[in-house]
Amino acid sequence: MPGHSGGVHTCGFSIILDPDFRNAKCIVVWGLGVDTSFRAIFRKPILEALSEGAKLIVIDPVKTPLAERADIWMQIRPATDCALALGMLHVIINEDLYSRDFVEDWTVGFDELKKHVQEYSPREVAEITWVPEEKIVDAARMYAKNSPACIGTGVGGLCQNVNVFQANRAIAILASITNNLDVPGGQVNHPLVLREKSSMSAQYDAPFGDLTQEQIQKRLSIGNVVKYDGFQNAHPGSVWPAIREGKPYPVKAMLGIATNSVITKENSKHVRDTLTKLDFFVVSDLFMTPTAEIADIVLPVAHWSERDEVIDAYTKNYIFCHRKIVDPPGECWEDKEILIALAKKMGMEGYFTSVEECLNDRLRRVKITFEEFREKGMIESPIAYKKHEKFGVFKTMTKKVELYSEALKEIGSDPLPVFREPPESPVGNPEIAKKYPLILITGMKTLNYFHSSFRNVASLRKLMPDPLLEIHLDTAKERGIRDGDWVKIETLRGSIKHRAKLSERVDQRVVAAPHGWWYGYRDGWKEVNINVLTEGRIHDPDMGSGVLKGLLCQVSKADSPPVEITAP
Ligand SMILES: Nc1nc2c(c(=O)[nH]1)N[C@H]1C(S)=C(S)[C@@H](COP(=O)(O)OP(=O)(O)OC[C@H]3O[C@@H](n4cnc5c(=O)[nH]c(N)nc54)[C@H](O)[C@@H]3O)O[C@H]1N2
Ligand SMILES: Nc1nc2c(c(=O)[nH]1)N[C@H]1C(S)=C(S)[C@@H](COP(=O)(O)OP(=O)(O)OC[C@H]3O[C@@H](n4cnc5c(=O)[nH]c(N)nc54)[C@H](O)[C@@H]3O)O[C@H]1N2
Ligand SMILES: [Mo]
Repeated sequence: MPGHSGGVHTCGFSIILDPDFRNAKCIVVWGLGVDTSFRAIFRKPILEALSEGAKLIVIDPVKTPLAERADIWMQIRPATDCALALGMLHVIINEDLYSRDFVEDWTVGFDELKKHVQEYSPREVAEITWVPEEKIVDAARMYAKNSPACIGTGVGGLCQNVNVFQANRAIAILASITNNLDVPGGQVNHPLVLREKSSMSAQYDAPFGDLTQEQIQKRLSIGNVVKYDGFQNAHPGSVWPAIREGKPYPVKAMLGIATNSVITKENSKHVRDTLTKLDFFVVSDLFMTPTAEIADIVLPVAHWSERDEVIDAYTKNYIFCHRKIVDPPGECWEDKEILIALAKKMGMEGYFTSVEECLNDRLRRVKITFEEFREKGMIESPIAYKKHEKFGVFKTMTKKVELYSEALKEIGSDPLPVFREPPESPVGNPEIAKKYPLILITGMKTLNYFHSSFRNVASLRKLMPDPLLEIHLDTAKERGIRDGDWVKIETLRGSIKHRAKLSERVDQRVVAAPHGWWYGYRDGWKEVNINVLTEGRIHDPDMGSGVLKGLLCQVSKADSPPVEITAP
């Protein structure tokens, strides 16, 4: 959401939905897992563009396989991405590398921006980000001089900390002033095929369409922009106080669908304790997870191979028909069916009466039924570029790209992107850093696991049997840690155990952990689960994002390994 909103509040569309890597002359991969997380959709177009000579810039604290191939790899200090983007803007503006025509015709606030970025000289930004000054300058020049250029951003440094909305704004501004908006090889603004019925519809939908403003303002959420835009999302950080203290009003019951919150939300001990305080907690899942375990009722759910679906997430200009292959076993129902039955039982009116009706509704815009879609398999819509020229507007308040945003200022946010130190950092918290000198990033992905899922699948588990903390050779040596040793990772919130994976892919001051571990260990949810260590009370002031990347920690040799169990 910070990625989508950063674009929407700059140029009126989400610049992350359709990065056209294939036709780019310069590709920037910014905190995005092309080798792992987004391999299926982004790796091929990127490799093809590279084989035709496109330049590659990778911004990642870890030397990923793609970073190995980069013309410029910037090993950034975690959670300082906003400063880096502002430093690149400094170079591009001061060296006159931006598109004058585009800035004159299509933007507001350039003078303010120009003045603002003077505070972020490459030298100062190098100090903040640990990226050498020359690299910042070279990368800015490379990006601005090789048009069209395309930036791909992920959740890496750009969604899971407290400066992320502004970081994404700064990146959207980079793309704007270099004239890379809605051009082939740039950030394409392709309307989602299903528009407001799309699963990625944040930029179009009015989720509370028929509610009054007063009612909308009552929903639990965190962040100026979230409150203003009216997203559906209620952040955990706003729901937990409602459950625990009844603030601003009590939440007594919860329905958890496809969520393993005890493992995947920040500060697991707090999350688990909070969920047990609910009067009534229902979870629908395929497996008995640490979250399902504390529910009053567990609804066994149908697997995706056992249901029909319209697939449209991250699918650019097409949608796919996902066909059910087998019937669900025993008492398993699919989620849609459960929701429809619940609504009916609760006496709600005006909702779907069948799964088919629901699927047909999603397809209304493309004017076919799910039965017809089943035959067709896929629907593609044509791509059009530079729609701002055709329609004469960007979809913002001023109808221009808002480099300086009066609208944001009005809701109490920074009108120009400002860098803020993460809440835990060696710079901002030197006292804490004495005890916890290393910076922890979490959520490193492998192809075989999806978040907290699949550790119970033997063939997948074989590929990565234990949670591995990537730690620099020298950092490990100082601590008497050898490759494969069990280590204790500790933050202000608690400690857990992982195995050390010695590496030179990370800086001596940074360690990188996966997330989602619990299965197969006694009390796995607190012994090996990384979210025992993460921070759940501090949020991005605009988006409410929590802190999953860039925390302070200490690593030492563990006294004993976690106790393995043969799970039921
Ligand atoms: N196999 C697999 N694929 C998945 C998932 C999965 O669990 N398993 N999950 C899916 C989901 S829901 C999501 S949201 C996506 C997430 O996928 P991405 O958006 O790609 O995010 P991550 O994989 O968390 O991190 C991407 C890169 O960011 C780097 N990074 C970490 N901290 C920082 C930082 O502070 N700054 C910068 N610039 N980079 C940083 C990491 O080293 C990593 O290489 O993946 C999706 N794909
Ligand atoms: N520390 C740290 N924490 C993170 C992250 C990180 O990078 N670092 N990444 C975050 C991100 S980006 C995300 S998206 C979240 C993901 O966190 P969660 O949303 O909790 O995701 P999962 O662990 O993939 O899945 C939860 C459950 O859904 C079940 N499930 C699978 N299919 C279905 C279905 O069709 N119906 C139902 N009802 N259940 C089903 C699975 O069995 C699993 O137990 O984790 C976040 N947590
Ligand atoms: Mo995610």
